[in-house]
Amino acid sequence: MKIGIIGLPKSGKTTIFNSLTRQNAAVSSFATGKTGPNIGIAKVPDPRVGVLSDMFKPKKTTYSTVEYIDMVGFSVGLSKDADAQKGLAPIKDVEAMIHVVRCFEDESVPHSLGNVDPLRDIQTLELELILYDHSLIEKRLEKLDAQTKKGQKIPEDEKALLLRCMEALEKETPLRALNFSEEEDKVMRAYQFLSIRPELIILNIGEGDLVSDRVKVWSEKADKMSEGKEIAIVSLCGKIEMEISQLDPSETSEFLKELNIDEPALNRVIRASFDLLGIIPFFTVGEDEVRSWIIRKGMPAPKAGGKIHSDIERGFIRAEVIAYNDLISSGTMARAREKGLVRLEGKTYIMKDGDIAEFRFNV
Ligand SMILES: Nc1nc2c(ncn2[C@@H]2O[C@H](COP(=O)(O)OP(=O)(O)O)[C@@H](O)[C@H]2O)c(=O)[nH]1
Ligand SMILES: [Mg+2]
Repeated sequence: MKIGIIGLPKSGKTTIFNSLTRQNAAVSSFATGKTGPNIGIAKVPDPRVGVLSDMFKPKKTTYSTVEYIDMVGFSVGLSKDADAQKGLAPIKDVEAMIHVVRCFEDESVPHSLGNVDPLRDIQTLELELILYDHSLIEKRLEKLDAQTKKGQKIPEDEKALLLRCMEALEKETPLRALNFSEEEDKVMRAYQFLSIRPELIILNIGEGDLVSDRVKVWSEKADKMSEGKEIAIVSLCGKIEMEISQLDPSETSEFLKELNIDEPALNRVIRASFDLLGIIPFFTVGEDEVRSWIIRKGMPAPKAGGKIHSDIERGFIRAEVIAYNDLISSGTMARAREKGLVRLEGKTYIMKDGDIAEFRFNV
């Protein structure tokens, strides 16, 4: 799964990218003119994987991963700036976006719009996404009209769909707030719309501001603004998170305790983005490997097996499934079997969060 990180310049995108991926890409207080994105992979933190690994003592433990792309080029005027649009190419495969919003004050980091005003910044960037999509549709409709004038046949369904999108965008409604049929979805995918992707807004709070009233107000107002738009909101301090992520894992818990934090906020980011996208993990276990996989909610067992290997989906016979909590409460797989907690499930079984599955297949 790929998640793109967007936001106005100097909002803390690269800082948060570094925390998510434990990388060390350059963060800077001045415009860098960098044109390529940073790309990094992060393990999906899930304490259950560690517990299963302790239980099965496998040769290998593998976490599912998310790829983060620190996008460049988001600034006011994007829809008219051909140069900035070049930075958008990696957005193609991005399933969701993290929109970083600056809430921190720092005189040494000039704000591109003059002062810190998170609500204005959210509206500004959201509007840029909408304008960009609007310009894409405008161009396409012009082409279709030209074809009509020449007496050529055009895809009328597509035109109607684009007109519907246009109408929404003109009311400043992002495309992600619309409902599309499966057929329409396919058409929409061919375009690289920005406002169609589900979005997680991160309020990037200053280190001295974590529990302040103004942050509470911003957060509530941002919530209100985002109602019905498939947007979730999380707040964290990018600077502290980057420090945490660069600690040696043995020092992390000590540092978190000192700061009175339960867990790195980035775990919340992952959970919030999974909720937003309807993604759940399931596990496979054994002596060789304990591993977590991520799938869309509502996925039937054969398709989930297909994530592991296409043969499993093709030759699916059945899955042996036990809920994580049932295994833990039983202590061992053998004991769980005796208690009848390991179920045999067929083709129509819908996988659940935390299922531990073994697939039987024949090709
Ligand atoms: N004080 C403070 N500075 C931050 C925070 N997050 C980012 N910065 C600083 O803001 C500047 C821009 O950050 P960067 O991540 O490069 O922003 P980007 O342009 O959106 O990628 C850097 O100097 C960061 O150190 C924060 O939470 N607090
Ligand atoms: Mg950056």
